[in-house]
Amino acid sequence: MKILFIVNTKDLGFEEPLGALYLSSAAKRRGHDVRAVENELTSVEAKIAGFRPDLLAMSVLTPSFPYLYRLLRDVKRRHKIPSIVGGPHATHFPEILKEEGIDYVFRGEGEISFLKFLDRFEKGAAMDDCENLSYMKDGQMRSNPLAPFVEDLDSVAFPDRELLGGYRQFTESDVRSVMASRGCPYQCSYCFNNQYQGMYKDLGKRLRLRSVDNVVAECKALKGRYGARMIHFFDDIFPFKPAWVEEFAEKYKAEVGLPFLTNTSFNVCSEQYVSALARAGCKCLLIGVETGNEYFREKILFRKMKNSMMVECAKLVHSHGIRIYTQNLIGLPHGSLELDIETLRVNIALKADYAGAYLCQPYPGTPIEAIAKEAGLFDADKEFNRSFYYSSKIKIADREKVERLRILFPIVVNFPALHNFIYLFLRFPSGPWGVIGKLLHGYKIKSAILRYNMSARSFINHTKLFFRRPINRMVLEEKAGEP
Ligand code: B12
Ligand code: SF4
Repeated sequence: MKILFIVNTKDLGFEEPLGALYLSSAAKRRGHDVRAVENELTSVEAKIAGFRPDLLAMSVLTPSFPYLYRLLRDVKRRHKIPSIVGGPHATHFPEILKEEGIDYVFRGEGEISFLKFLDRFEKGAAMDDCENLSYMKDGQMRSNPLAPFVEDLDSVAFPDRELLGGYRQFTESDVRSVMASRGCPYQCSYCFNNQYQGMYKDLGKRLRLRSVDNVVAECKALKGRYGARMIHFFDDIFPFKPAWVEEFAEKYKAEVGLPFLTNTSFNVCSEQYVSALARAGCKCLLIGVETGNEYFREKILFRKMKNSMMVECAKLVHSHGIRIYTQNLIGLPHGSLELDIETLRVNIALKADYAGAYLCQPYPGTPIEAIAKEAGLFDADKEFNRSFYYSSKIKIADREKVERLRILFPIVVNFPALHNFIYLFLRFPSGPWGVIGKLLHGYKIKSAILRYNMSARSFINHTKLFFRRPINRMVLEEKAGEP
């Protein structure tokens, strides 16, 4: 059977959409012909004309759903090809099945149940026992139960890197994306894991690790076959089981030897963990500070950790030569400009090498959305922006200044003396700061985040992707409306 994946390339940089790549591998193993096309109407039309797919497949995140759904609807108005939609948004909102152009919705993890769906679909058989699927039957929406999580992640085929072989955005990057584990032990109030763990309760362990040998084999293939020079591990939190991380340090260093960056939490940054990551070749850790106030961190964000502990961990990470890229949420429900400036100060205290600040997005179904709604701080009329940088459904006190702070944040953390003038800066439009912030970000990407010997081809590709986004997209998008 012929399956066409419509991939949201426009919202991606060089990061590969692993969900689609994993499913493509599974379907190809079963003998299906899988191709991909970017999310743009004329490209989809051209691909359909040449490939004549039997099924359209798409993966959606909440912020890009409004745009992707309209694209799918327009394609389906011209071509009567059945469609299936999966990914985090579909997982939490199977009701999107009621939208024009969506025939099937797939919830949760796909590698096994998607194949079952393809078998049934090909034979025109009933879908009653096809786990994870939501579909219409006799005019009613049915949602079948979820299959348990895949227990043995080593049994899953490596992502299909050939699927996006025609897209230079990915092929001309020498940084490749890998997941060494699935799941997270925490339940932050703004994160999809909070809902996800609830859905999968009693359906398997929420945190699963691949074996070190399996991860190393994938990275070796990326280095050998695809010329990878750096690996970006996209795990929610890079594995922190001591025996695993020690084995990884030894084998990855010896058999792969590529620098890498990854996500982690201050909560797991022991001396042993950080030292093993450094030995393995870790160059940068992306870590959530989220807010500088311990009370807000615990009560609003459901994250329990002390500022003093974060500062000590940051010292430890730096002492091993690893850079720190912090993630921060400003404009929280019940928050204030002063709270966000407190967050700025904590980032200065822990000497973040780059500090990204984003407006908090209360995604539907998350506890933080409920918190905002209960307090009357939810603005239902605002649409979710396609990223969390530029707009928010939270009614933020001092909104204009908080939005300016988002732009100033990384600059002030990098040049802490500016902190003394922060209230003065916030009184004036942030336009010029946007240009400085963009340049600083570009510089930091190269000097702190992607610290490896970048090929010229990749440098050009990264630069193009970086400048694809206008300097102050917030202003431009609000004027023009979402594409
Ligand atoms: C890598 C990553 C990115 C990358 C690439 C994203 C991408 N589109 O692939 C980048 C950095 C670009 C990114 C950006 C953003 N991201 Co992001 N990102 C992730 C991360 C860490 C890993 C994604 C991944 O590769 N997972 C591994 C694969 C195997 O899982 P999967 O994609 O879910 O796919 C499986 C199933 O969902 C299912 N499936 C998926 N698609 C389909 C399709 C069909 C047809 C079927 C049958 C099944 C199916 O089967 C797959 C295999 O089991 C996740 C967290 C996470 N743990 O998943 C967040 C996450 C997906 N991101 C999230 C968000 C919010 C964002 C941003 C808004 C943040 C920002 N910076 O502005 C942007 C939005 C970009 C956009 N509009 O698309 C949220 C989404 C929440 C939601 N409700 O949608 C997540 C879940 C993180 C979170 N903490 O809540 N992100
Ligand atoms: S630690 Fe990160 S991935 Fe885990 S629940 Fe919190 S925000 Fe989500």
